[in-house]
Amino acid sequence: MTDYNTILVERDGRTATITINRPKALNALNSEVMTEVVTVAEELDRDSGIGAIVITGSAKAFAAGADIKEMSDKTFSEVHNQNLFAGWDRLAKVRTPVIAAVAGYALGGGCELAMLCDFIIAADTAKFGQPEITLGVIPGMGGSQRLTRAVGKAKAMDLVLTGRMMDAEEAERSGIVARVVPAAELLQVVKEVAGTIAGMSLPVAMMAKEAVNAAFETPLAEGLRLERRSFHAAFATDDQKEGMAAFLGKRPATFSNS
Ligand code: CO8
Repeated sequence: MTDYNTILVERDGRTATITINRPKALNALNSEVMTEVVTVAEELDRDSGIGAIVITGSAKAFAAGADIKEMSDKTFSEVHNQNLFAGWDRLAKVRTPVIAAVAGYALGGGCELAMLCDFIIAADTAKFGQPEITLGVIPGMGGSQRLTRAVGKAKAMDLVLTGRMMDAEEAERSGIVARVVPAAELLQVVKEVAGTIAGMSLPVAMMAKEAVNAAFETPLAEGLRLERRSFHAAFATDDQKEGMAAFLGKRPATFSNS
């Protein structure tokens, strides 16, 4: 794969890992990180040889937020007219499952990037927060919306209005983190989880992801209809035939992603 300035990309079988790599800035998310992460994620999404994508950072920081140096002198018309950070929305449109593996700081845009992934597995060293208010701004990439849907109004207000950090245990208890694991095991666990997902039928995993995401965007009746229609549609795949035949034949399924 191509060389990048701010990320590392590694493929292992049907999984791919994007590692944000700006250690001197604690992986602060500047425009180049956004362009590289989103471009690679979209490339991987078009590649049917990839069934799961992991986004991670370093042991010290998943990402300590949007790059404050890059933003500090910008004017309203610059950030408004450039639609600053809107490019991250493209990551939310990726259909392949995306897991965030978070160790260390996931602050501001870093917390928002992690929440934009399908789910978060955190090291016990992880710290989440939306400290934008301490800089005189508010969250700009979902911190007031995805966080509130995940943790509820009371804790979202607490975090967004005080800018305090929460540790991995509080984040899991609050519902933004799926699992917490010892820091030394984070990448191994996440790669195993990604491998499990990548071993499923890709079109069916995409249907499952779309159905869960619909719960955030549609009224219940509409979400239930989408779920049922996607369930019916799964019967048009070879993988439904294989999955059920394998169960009945008491053997592991081998999906063809078709
Ligand atoms: N932007 C730019 N540089 C950063 C950032 C950042 N967000 N965070 C850390 N750095 C840099 C520091 O400036 C420092 O650089 P230098 O060595 O050149 O002075 C280096 O990283 C190391 O940082 P520290 O010395 O501060 O390290 P500490 O271990 O003492 O502290 C902290 C770690 C607590 C994480 C601290 O660095 C910190 O508070 N960082 C800022 C956190 C923050 O406020 N983040 C929110 C940013 S605003 C935002 O994210 C808006 C989101 C809008 C949408 C974005 C979508 C992507």
